[in-house]
Amino acid sequence: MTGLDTTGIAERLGAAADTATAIPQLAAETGLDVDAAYAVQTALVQRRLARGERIVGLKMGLTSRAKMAQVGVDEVIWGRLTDAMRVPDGGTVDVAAFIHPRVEPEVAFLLDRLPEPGEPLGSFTDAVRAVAPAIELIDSRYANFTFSLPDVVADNTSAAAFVVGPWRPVPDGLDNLGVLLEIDGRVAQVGSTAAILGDPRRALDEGIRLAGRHGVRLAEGWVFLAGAATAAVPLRPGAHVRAVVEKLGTASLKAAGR
Ligand code: OOG
Ligand code: MG
Repeated sequence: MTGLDTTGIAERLGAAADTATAIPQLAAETGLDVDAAYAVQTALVQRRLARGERIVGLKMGLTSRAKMAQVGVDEVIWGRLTDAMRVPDGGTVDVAAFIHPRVEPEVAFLLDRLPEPGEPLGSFTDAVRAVAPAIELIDSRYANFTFSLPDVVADNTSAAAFVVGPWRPVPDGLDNLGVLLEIDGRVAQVGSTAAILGDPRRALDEGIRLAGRHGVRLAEGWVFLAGAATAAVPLRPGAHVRAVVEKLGTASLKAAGR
């Protein structure tokens, strides 16, 4: 592909996020394929690093059927998390800072030391220090929350903000835990961690493999979001959101506003 303006495309996506203004999809118009889209994602994240943000983790996207069906894209994808996206557990977000925010219940891993490239991953409990329930706030920069695979990859997989609940030691099984997303005390979504690639531990293998293809190595101390277990729900001003994961506990956030 010749003359693809990676930085220019990243600039359009970055400005859309900064001003909370949706933009039209751009992959078809620019001829962006998935590899080029990851290069745009890198430039988009670079733009954040240039203003002082730090990478604090990796997030997986579309690791469940419910999510794939909701957005009409059926490939597992990954994106980067920065410190500026992190909201304390129980904290407040300003809906007006986003375009059309949605929330989804996730499982987070706190990464331990990972093997060198080429070395086998070994046991999950060697690679993961702790587990927590989490909420991801996604906000596609594209109008109507509609995108193709390269579009969403370029847009850092809609990453906008995230909340991690209290860390706890890795329990024996993670593959069939009940998951609830509550809005204002009412159950909005019900699922199971089994929805996440059959077992959220598998999301870590996929993350290491897929990010590794683009030269990204996961690091000790990073947060890893395994992907939503259910479809995402629009975040309205004034809403109280809780993600509850059986055996893991609760993560919560509030949306400021009228
Ligand atoms: C893409 C991001 C998907 C997940 O957990 O599946 C994602 C989107 O739905 O906008 O974060
Ligand atoms: Mg997610």
